[in-house]
Amino acid sequence: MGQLFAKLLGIFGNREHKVIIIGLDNAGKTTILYQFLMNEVVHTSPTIGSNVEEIVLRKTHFLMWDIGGQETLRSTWNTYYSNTEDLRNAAVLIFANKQDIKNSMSTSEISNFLTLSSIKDHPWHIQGCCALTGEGLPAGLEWMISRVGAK
Ligand code: G3D
Repeated sequence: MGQLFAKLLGIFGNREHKVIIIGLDNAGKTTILYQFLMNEVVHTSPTIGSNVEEIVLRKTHFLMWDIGGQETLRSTWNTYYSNTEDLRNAAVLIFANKQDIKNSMSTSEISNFLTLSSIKDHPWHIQGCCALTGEGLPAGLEWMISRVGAK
């Protein structure tokens, strides 16, 4: 019954996808989320929790969990994973933020550094961006939509 309900919701365009935002302190996670929330083409629900926001774009709902990057909190990350998503089917979007800063690493430098090409079991994408201006963020969101559409 639950599955049928989920399918019906899908048909009527109310699909919800869970997003876990992780990254080092100061990387720009809050700024990125804030940009999404301020963007007029993205509908948002009122803040759900201190670190959970829902954004809606073209009938696709993303429930975004900003779980921070502090080292002391890392041991709790797996709690969020089990609460939010089965990671087996997760797609990985890497925002290479602060591209406006002189000498910031390019997306290809970061890809090489993190050996992203070795990720074979999950779709992944690296997107350069500047969260201060919002540049690159719509492209990242489009990739997220393309992934959920592909399932
Ligand atoms: P976090 O949530 O990952 O910890 P924040 O990071 O979103 O709080 O951002 C940390 C600092 O980086 C903030 O500066 C923010 O304005 C800045 N920042 C975020 N994105 C960019 C970017 O693309 N370019 C530049 N130059 N700075 C960025 P403050 O001074 O407010 O602490």
